[in-house]
Amino acid sequence: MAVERTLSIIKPDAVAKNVIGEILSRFEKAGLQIVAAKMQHLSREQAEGFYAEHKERPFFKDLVDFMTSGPVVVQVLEGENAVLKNRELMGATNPKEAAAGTIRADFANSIDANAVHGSDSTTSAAREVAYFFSDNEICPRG
Ligand code: RTP
Ligand code: MG
Repeated sequence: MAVERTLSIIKPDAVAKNVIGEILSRFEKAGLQIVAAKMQHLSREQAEGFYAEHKERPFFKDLVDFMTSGPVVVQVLEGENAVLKNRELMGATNPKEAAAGTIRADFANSIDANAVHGSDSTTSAAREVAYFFSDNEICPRG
């Protein structure tokens, strides 16, 4: 398996619930390293650009409203099979369908306020990591 990087966002609902540490701890316990991190209140422009692939979807405005409703914590996770591993830790998009013990099953309220984002492929990950971080903000341990 290849060492990959993936972009993870702790969304405004999870930040408001004060579970940043619990969520980051799950990544570390699963063997992923946090190699970059920052807290930010996204502008509409930033959220729209990040979710550009969903621009034509009916939920786009609600998604942007939600993602700009409060601060988020954005991080780059690195490790073996990081993209899929993070998606497994997150659980299904709709928390009602998320497997027990996943982040969304434990912390998410709804399909909109679903606690976390994770890149869905290595291609998306490369775009999303570069969207938020410059090379000198990423600190792999080697
Ligand atoms: P994410 O991008 O946030 O990691 O989530 P995902 O891959 O599991 O889901 P995606 O299809 O990429 O959708 C992005 C976010 O849009 C919201 N959504 N709402 N109301 C709806 O039908 C609906 N579908 C998606 C969710 O907040 C989802 O995380
Ligand atoms: Mg997605």
